[in-house]
Amino acid sequence: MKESLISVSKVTVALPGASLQRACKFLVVFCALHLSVVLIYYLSGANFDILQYFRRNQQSQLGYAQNYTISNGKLTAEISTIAKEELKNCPKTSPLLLGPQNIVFSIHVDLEDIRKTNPDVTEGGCYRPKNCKALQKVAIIIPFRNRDDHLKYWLHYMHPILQRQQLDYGVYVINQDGEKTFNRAKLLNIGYVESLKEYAYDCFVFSDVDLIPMDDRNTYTCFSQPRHLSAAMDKFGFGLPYNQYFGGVSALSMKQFLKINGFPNNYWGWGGEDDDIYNRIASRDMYISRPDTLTGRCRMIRHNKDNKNDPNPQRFDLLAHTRQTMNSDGINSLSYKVVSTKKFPLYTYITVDIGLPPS
Ligand code: UDH
Ligand code: NGS
Repeated sequence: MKESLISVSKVTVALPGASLQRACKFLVVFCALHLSVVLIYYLSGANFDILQYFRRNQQSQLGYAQNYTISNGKLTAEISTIAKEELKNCPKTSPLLLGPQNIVFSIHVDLEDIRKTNPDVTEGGCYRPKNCKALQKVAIIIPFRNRDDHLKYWLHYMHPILQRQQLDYGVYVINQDGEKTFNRAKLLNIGYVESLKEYAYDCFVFSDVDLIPMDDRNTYTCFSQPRHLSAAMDKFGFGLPYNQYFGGVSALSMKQFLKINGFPNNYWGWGGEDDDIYNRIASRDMYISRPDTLTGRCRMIRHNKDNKNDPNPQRFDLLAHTRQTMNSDGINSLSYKVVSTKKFPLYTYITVDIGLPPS
């Protein structure tokens, strides 16, 4: 009994030395491993893709030039160059604008050609000017289902226009999954939420896929009041069907969007959701701003009636109660599931399950 006690005490004394040795061995092995991983990355010139999100947000905050690679080894040197060259703000009116332009939907458009002719647009349909800091960060949100041909025209015309407008922008196509009743406004709410997961956007342009401005001076940015950009549509004889009309293309800053609790989620099928948005805006003492009727001209692609987007018989009832329902139905009550997110060269395509209208 006595002996064993002594041996126990010996072991106790010996322990720190042994563990120190083991710790040192572990440290040496760990360092060797670490060094070899770094060496492999360096020699293969691999990209640290995880840095891309950081890079996009960082650049926008600081307004630095974007011309750098993220190959390991080059990274440090290039970030320090960039930190020195802070970009000046872009001018309020872009010098690159061309004014009125011809928009036709009879030409052939091809995605690969669009990609080649817009080499500065990065994966997911993002762009920011190289030589100046854009005044706003704009998420362009398109409600979508089964309109691939229209989307091609939209990309063909819009990417060059948005670049000439010197915007820091990203294009988000929110595709409704399945073949059940369409819900435009809910898709727009989802676009708001999903785009913000990617980048610190401060302005949101909500655009139907079939509308193209005929004048690039109609800037796709936000204003001090909610903006109606499709102010003179060809299908209405380059006018509006009524003064409160807010359909087609609109732009709201984050502040304006949150002030109205986003858009309604409960307009299933065609019609009324844009009028509800108008009601929300008016009820929060804001008004609609528009470009003049020449600058605000736009063309719509003519098309057949969509499946599962019949006029909603409940829309008039819903519209009569916007003021009562808007606090509980909107961005604060939005629920959906993302089915998939795909980054294409010219746009980000997010397919969502938005559920069904209440039976
Ligand atoms: N949309 C789709 N797929 C659909 C339905 C709508 O992508 O199946 C999107 C698309 O971006 C479209 C927008 O939702 O531009 C608005 O759709 P809309 O049907 O309200 O408006 P649109 O300008 O047609 O396409 C207007 C004429 C419909 C008249 C029918 C009722 N009288
Ligand atoms: C109104 C609809 C709007 C629609 C507008 C233009 O009647 O949602 O017509 O429609 N409001 C209601 O039905 C309550 S359009 O000519 O583009 O088909 O945007």
